[in-house]
Amino acid sequence: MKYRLNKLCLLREVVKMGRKLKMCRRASLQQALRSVGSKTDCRSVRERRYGMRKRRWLPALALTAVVLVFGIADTGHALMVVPNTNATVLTNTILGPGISIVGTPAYSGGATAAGTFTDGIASGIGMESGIMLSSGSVADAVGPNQSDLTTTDFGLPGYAPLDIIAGGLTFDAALLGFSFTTTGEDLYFNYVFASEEYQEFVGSPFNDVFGFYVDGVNIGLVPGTSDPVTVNTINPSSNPAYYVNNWPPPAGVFDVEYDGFTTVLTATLTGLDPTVEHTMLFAIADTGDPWYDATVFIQAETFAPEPTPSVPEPATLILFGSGLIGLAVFRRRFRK
Ligand SMILES: [Ca+2]
Ligand SMILES: [Ca+2]
Ligand SMILES: [Ca+2]
Repeated sequence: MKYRLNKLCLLREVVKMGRKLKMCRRASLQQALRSVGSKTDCRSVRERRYGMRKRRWLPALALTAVVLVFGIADTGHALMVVPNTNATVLTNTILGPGISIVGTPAYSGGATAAGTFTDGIASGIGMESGIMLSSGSVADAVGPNQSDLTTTDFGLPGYAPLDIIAGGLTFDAALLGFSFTTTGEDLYFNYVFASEEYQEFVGSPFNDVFGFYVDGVNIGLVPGTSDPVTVNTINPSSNPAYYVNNWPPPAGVFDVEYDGFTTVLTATLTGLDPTVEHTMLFAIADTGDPWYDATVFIQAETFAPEPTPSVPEPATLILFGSGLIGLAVFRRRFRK
């Protein structure tokens, strides 16, 4: 009995020591990051701690692929961002026909972590206007991509359901929620997820994440799967068809600050009961630490019972236009 008690005590001490060790590691990392105060040093501390290595060949490969597929993007227009944490304004911006808000929408998050945007097509994100929710300051989204370390640390907590999706502790959560009724049985809206974690921290614990919870169920999924959209599920090696590279700075192809983002995705839910009230919660956060911003763009007026076709990328339009001009020249020469 005494032997068993001693064994239990010993086990408890080992567990305690393990927890202390983890806390010390985390505290020393945070202390180191705070003390250096430099974003470049933040990265080097991360790399020393987690054994990360910059994979310089990846951006070159991905950049080549993007140029080959999309041609040269129009980078002459800047994204326009207006920070705004008014939940009613944000909600009304994304509402399409057939949806009615019940009660008053609510926002929780950083004071500069939400807002509206315009000129999204010209800057390359594939949607003209809408709202943004971020784990950093939305104003920092304006391109060109000048740094791969853009960060705002709000010192805010994460959101427990996002911890489950991301597989780690989240920080600086921004949440927008409301109740609604609908005239249809389906629900759609268009969005783009972007992060500064691309591409150096793909596959790491810094798995920035968002969730779109309808009646508590996340519908922010990789198309055709049940996988949530995160840095680790859409990137150059995982579901690359949905990934758009904008890294490394300052040679990013698109006129936004984020090092990488998704193509325009459509959140989809079928089988909603139109006779009852539903809840919607948009949530986004940093994972692993509060650094290197993540943002979700939600297209204006697309939250509706019917899907809204996404507008083609500007580069695609350029290629399409070039093709038409080429065809016209060919026909003219052929006629001669
Ligand atoms: Ca950047
Ligand atoms: Ca943050
Ligand atoms: Ca992050």
